[in-house]
Amino acid sequence: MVLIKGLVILFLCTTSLVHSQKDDWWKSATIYQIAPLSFKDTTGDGKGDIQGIISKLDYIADTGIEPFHAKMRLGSIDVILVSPFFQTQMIDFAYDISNYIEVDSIFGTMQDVEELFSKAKAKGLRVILDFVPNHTSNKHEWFIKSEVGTDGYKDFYIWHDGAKQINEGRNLPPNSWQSEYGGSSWTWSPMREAYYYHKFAKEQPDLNLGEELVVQKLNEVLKFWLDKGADGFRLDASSQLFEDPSFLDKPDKMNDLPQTYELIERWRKFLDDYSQTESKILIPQIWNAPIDDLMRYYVSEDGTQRAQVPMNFMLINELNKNSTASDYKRVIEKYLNALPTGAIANWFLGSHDHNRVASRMGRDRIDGLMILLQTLPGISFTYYGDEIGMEDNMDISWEDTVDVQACNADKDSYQPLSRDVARTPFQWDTTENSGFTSGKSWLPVHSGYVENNLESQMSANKSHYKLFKELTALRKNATLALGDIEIKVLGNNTLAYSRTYEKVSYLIVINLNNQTEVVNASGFKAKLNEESKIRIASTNSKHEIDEIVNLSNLQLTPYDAIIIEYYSSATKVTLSLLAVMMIIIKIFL
Ligand SMILES: *[C@@H]1O[C@H](CO)[C@@H](O)[C@H](O)[C@H]1NC(C)=O
Ligand SMILES: *[C@@H]1O[C@H](CO)[C@@H](O)[C@H](O)[C@H]1NC(C)=O
Ligand SMILES: *[C@@H]1O[C@H](CO)[C@@H](O)[C@H](O)[C@H]1NC(C)=O
Ligand SMILES: *[C@@H]1O[C@H](CO)[C@@H](O)[C@H](O)[C@H]1NC(C)=O
Ligand SMILES: *[C@@H]1O[C@H](CO)[C@@H](O)[C@H](O)[C@H]1NC(C)=O
Ligand SMILES: *[C@@H]1O[C@H](CO)[C@@H](O)[C@H](O)[C@H]1NC(C)=O
Ligand SMILES: *[C@@H]1O[C@H](CO)[C@@H](O)[C@H](O)[C@H]1NC(C)=O
Ligand SMILES: CC(=O)N[C@H]1CO[C@H](CO)[C@@H](O)[C@@H]1O
Repeated sequence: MVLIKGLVILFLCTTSLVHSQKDDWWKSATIYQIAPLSFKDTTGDGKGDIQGIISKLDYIADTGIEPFHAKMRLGSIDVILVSPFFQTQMIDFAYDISNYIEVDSIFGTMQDVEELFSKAKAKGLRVILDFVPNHTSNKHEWFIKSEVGTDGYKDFYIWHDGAKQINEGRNLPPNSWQSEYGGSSWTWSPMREAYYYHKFAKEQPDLNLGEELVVQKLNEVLKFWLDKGADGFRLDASSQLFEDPSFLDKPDKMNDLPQTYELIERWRKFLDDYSQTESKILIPQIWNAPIDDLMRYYVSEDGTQRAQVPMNFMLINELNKNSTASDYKRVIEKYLNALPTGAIANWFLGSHDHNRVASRMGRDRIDGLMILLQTLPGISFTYYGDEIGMEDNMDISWEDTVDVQACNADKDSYQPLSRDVARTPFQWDTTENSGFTSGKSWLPVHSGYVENNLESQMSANKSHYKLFKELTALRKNATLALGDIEIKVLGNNTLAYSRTYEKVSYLIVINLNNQTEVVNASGFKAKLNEESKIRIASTNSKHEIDEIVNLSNLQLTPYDAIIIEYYSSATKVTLSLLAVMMIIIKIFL
């Protein structure tokens, strides 16, 4: 009786401990980025919409497909990150916003968005929104008022008289700063008779975030969407929120200025104050910062919390088709070793600003890379379509090109600049336009959709998609959520790492080579020598699920990727349970 009471108390203590940490929902989340314009069109106008996302929520949350192995569990995405659907002039993939708290009619109505929130929640999905404080559209009310010099709005944007000309005529731009999309980053406003600054397109004037009223207005925007049910925000272009105040031609530092960190601290506090019980998370996009600057986005030197999830693009920025297993090990360790204490890692292989991972790294590697993404410690971000291995659409003509960055170039040079290639519609099935729209698609669907689409992958015995679902299930296991990691390079080009937590260890082995390798994977600290079974295998693997492997003689066909599982046998579990009971009995005697 005493023993049972003791056990009950122990159990209650553990569960209440777990419950007092309400913050944990995001710490090992599988986050899925949806670009609404390309996900699913329900109106026939050729552009995706909010109702389209709603119509596919079962797909995102569902576990109701047949696994290719009877014992396999299939998991779900935890969080959707929805790219902008706010009122826009659609100059830049809806990143030019003319009203932060209105839904653009292209995407639907506010009611649709409310329905999205409530239906997603009902299915256990969290929703993160894209927040774009780097600039507004030039059609935003604030800019219109700023341009005519309305009281209170004059300094909402970055205005400059320009450099005085000796001769008559209009002043020259203040300096030689270039926009990311080509051309000067200063545009003359005849109305205000001054230049305004734009890091991106001229239709995207940068907000002056040094102006207190601007920050307050943006906080109202955050509050508006928090009230609607947002679980957090991706902060667009965070490394470029401030401009060098000296306006020198070649400033020492343009990105990651100290004011940026201060503003992020402020927004973090705003979100923390909003809800005492639930974490609202901040995901600043950091383009390509040096590792130390990237880590400063987590916490200040004096311990002030900044963002929970500063985006880590290192797998994209520092690896390519030619990278070796040693390169992977170096990049992953560089990041993990730099993490501040208690900080949670995060990983990306794709986004709306990058080429598709299957195209960048080679389609044969897609399974291995998905396994990598979903088994590294922390949070994983999957860009829509990568779960089925969608590839860049290189057949978009100059006439069909809409990406502003490509349009600012010319017919001969637009192709490498175009981000349209990775923004094409989701490939749902084999019907016309891949089941995306009944109308004319806003961007051409990838011609390979007949072979590569979700429907085919759902009915195939093995597919990228089924692998993805198995991985999202396995991620729920404490070992992948909390386990430590040991990384090795094996053979000529095989990346291997163990993840260990309490009694369960996984060994992830990825052959990056196009040649067969035979490796010795028995040297890990994790005890993996007995009862090591294949738990997950890439679609092309010759290994079978549940197959017992000899770790010191592991055969890997080209691009083979596997997850091997080791856990203490039942007798050992019983023995350790007995040991716990003995201790408890001792305590109570
Ligand atoms: C990979 O290596 C080849 C041959 O050295 C080179 O031509 C190619 O540009 C490299 N690719 C990348 C992405 O670095
Ligand atoms: C799929 O698996 C089933 C059951 O194991 C098998 O009968 C069938 O031949 C497989 N189909 C293909 C295309 O491999
Ligand atoms: C983790 O995996 C082990 C081994 O398969 C299993 O015993 C355990 O129940 C899993 N835990 C969760 C939370 O899925
Ligand atoms: C393997 O890749 C290398 C480097 O890209 C290439 O030279 C070689 O032909 C490939 N071998 C096979 C068997 O595909
Ligand atoms: C590594 O490559 C060399 C040369 O291609 C080959 O002889 C050797 O068998 C390979 N080693 C393994 C472990 O596959
Ligand atoms: C495999 O590696 C382990 C640990 O490094 C070593 O003890 C063992 O001898 C190796 N086995 C073979 C067959 O090379
Ligand atoms: C595993 O492979 C090693 C190296 O080839 C071999 O010496 C050992 O006998 C094998 N173990 C088993 C259980 O087959
Ligand atoms: C770094 C970066 O380019 N961030 C974003 C800021 O705004 C542009 C243009 O609107 C977006 O496309 C970028 O993703």
